[in-house]
Amino acid sequence: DGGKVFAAVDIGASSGRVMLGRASPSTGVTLETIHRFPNGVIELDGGLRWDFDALFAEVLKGLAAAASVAAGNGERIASIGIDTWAVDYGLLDSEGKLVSVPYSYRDERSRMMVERVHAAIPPERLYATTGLQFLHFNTLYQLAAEPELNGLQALLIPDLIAFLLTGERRTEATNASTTGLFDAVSGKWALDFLDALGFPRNIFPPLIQPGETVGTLLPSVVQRTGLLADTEVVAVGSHDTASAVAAVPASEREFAYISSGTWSLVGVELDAPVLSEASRTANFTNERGVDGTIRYLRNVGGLWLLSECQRSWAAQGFSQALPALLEAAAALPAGGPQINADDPAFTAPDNMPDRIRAAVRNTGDVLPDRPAAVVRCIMDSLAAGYARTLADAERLTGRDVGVVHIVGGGSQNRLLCQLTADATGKPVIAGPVEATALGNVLVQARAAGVVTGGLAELRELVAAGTELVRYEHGEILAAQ
Ligand code: ADP
Ligand code: LRH
Repeated sequence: DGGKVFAAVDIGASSGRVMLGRASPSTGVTLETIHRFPNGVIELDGGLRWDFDALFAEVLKGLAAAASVAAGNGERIASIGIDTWAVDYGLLDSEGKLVSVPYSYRDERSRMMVERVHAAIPPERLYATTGLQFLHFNTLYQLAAEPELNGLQALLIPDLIAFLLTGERRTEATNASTTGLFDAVSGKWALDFLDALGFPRNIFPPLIQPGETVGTLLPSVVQRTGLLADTEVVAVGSHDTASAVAAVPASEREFAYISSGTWSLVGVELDAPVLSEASRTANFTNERGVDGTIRYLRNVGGLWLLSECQRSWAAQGFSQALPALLEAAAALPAGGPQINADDPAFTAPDNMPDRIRAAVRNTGDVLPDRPAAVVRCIMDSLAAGYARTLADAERLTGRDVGVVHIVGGGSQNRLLCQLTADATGKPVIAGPVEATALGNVLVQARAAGVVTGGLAELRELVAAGTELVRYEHGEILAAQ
């Protein structure tokens, strides 16, 4: 029926997966999970880093399993797409060797560089060109902390994986837009910023757009995975949030989205960036989406707050399954204490329940010790943060948002979805959970000619293939 099979590698800051995506003009797009693996920061050589060798081994393992499942069905994998979290990179020497284990954005070293970078380029100028929200871990601050850049190249994490699979060095454009060194209007590198910061002009490999081919697999990869030698790696929205937004099942123009995982990315889709001083002050970002769209959004605190609490409680011998924990939180009355979920004080790992309780204390309120109370506080705070951010997005873009789509792992969190409907006063449509992998597959499927059209058509395919859940303002949440 003209259908094809694609592999999607999707690695978030908390977990990764390799999926097979099947797409055809008649049946739309479906996903099969092949391999899942945990992800998280490790402490190494005095810094917080990613266990990149282990991650890449999981990618190969997943691709090998995908090759074997496909072969068992008499299918051949047409291409592979890779997306991960943004801003982080690995430094390669001229021989293509990693010079160090990639740092995590949760490491503190970039914080110290902010002043130095802003002395070379004032934040107003940075924003007027890049339109990027200020986060102290944006790539430019991290690069400023590197002892040496001469003779090296920085490959953003998905580009680094693509390089190890193909031997080709590229920088995919949606993720390039999170570096702080990418011109939001021209869609090219901001060379004057590279110069002003003393970074080599070729610190990043050349840009590539979603849908373009990176290359075919290296013989060593073919051998280790059993994939066919002519399998291509195709650039997708390699920033996970770009792939997620591409798969938001919206049918109307005036929609907002919340990509809900480790972070909550809250915003709207625009045709052109908003680079005003008001936008900068509100710290909205203009990150690049698939098809040259602008993801006009803010990073709001995310389920990191929850997963870190769960990790602390488990270490103290209290482990409760997430659904039960959320149910207990849902049973508590509204109007409890709140925190500012965006506070950078929550960026680092460890002791999250204590840090949340301290933040509540600072507001003059008291948060009981019980996990359910802490979870309820997180959910109330996230929902309030979403509502504030959406109101800001409407004000700054002149849009009147009619519906809020929640995608990603957090779309399964019924309490959070209902609280978001209540706090925003707008209907919330939840799903799909695996929007990111779907966006990844859809861009590959379009590049292979299996599906056609713009984002609206791709989104129709997602909507047709997903069971969506709708939440209205003021509904009582039924038992989970
Ligand atoms: P990331 O891509 O940033 O790693 P995901 O989109 O995979 O994150 O979302 C992971 C989050 O989804 C978890 O931290 C958890 O809070 C939430 N989640 C996962 N499963 C469930 C579930 N069954 N019910 C509610 N929330 C869930
Ligand atoms: C979400 C995400 C987000 C970035 C952050 C570093 O996974 O990519 O869009 O801001 O990680």
